[in-house]
Amino acid sequence: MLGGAPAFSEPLHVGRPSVLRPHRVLELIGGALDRRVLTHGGPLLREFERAVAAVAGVAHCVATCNATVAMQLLVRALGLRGEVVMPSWTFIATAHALQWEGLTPVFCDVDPRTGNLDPRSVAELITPRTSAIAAVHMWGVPAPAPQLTSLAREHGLRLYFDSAHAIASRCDGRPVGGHGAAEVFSFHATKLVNAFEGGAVVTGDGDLAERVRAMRDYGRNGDGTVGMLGLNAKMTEPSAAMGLASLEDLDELLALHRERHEHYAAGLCGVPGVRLRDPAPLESNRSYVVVEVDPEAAGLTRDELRAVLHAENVLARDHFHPGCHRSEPYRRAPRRHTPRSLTATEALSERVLVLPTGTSLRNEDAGRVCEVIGEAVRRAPAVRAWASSRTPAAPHR
Ligand code: T4K
Repeated sequence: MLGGAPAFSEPLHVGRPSVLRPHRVLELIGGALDRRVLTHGGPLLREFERAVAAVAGVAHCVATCNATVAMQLLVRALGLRGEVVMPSWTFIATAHALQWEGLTPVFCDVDPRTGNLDPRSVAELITPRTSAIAAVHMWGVPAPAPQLTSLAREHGLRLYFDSAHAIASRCDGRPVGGHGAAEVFSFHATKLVNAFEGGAVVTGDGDLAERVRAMRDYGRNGDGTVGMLGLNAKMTEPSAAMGLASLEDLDELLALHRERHEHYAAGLCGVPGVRLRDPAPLESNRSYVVVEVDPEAAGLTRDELRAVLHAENVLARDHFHPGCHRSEPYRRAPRRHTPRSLTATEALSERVLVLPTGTSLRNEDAGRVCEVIGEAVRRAPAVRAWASSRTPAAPHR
């Protein structure tokens, strides 16, 4: 930042895929090639679905090509209409899945401590047009399922969870996966469990699972007759192979993420104004390392700190700035989508930074990232002068 070589010679990414045993993935894919069964519900897909259902502690899993489409299938299968209350503080896919299906996402504020839906704010947004609540377990931190379940019941609403970040997290004493009408996992390459691209609807409701299963396959029933409107949302055998290999390593991956998290916690301890967010240490899968920057105490804004980290080859991200409500197309219709101010969401969106973790770095690298952060804070006036003198270029927001 202030001259010299970057702290890391190669970029450290947020979301570098974890592939502990490539040979195992290739072995499984080799089996699919030998069988000449490449997609359409082959043995790897069925095994993957059984394994995901077991981790989630539910009876049914329907795996799909990604989580966005899984949410689209789910909201159709639930027969939702009108408005769905959801957090603005999430990846845009949570909102787009609804909007694409002709529903209206209504954005709600979050609890600043957890980053998850605040049930009191949800209650204020329920109208006669509301048909459901869509909660997110943000960064693997469990959403308040018991309160949201009571609220949904009280108002006759459906409740589902975008659990894209949260496989193997725990919520209300049970694994994530068994709450609400259904939960949706993402197995995108950047996720804790990856299937190259992939998603899944998990549920205890057999009828709902059957509808999603048919919708995933052009609306066809098991006997090949077309029973309803459907898409092609199937997961392929190579994806299921990757997902299975990834699930076989789940315990190791969880331990590794926990270890990295602890190294970050130790390294950031005592750095003024930069706090590691960890609101549910026992329940979260800790697959994300998220820090919150207090500009007063740190002497730097989040964006200034991110610029330093990028200069040092640490490609920290400001997920999910600026919040769905300030992204297209929703920002164009604030009255429709954002009836109340979202103070906590907007504050978080200016203050949080997601740091690289997982297999993309070693424990000592996490320590080095913390040293860079500590040094930036110690030299805040010089950093500010440097940051204001450069052309802002943020390829990885
Ligand atoms: N709900 C929530 C709360 C979500 O966060 C997401 C997705 C969804 C729903 C929807 O799930 P899917 O439909 O995707 O299953 C990524 C992912 O595409 C997306 O899955 C994820 N959340 C979102 C938070 O991030 P990008 O475009 O920001 O990621 P990208 O491609 O820049 O990758 C991040 C970094 O990872 C890169 O800097 C390099 C590294 N990388 C990435 C890939 C794909 C690799 O090293 N190798 C790779 O193959 O969206």
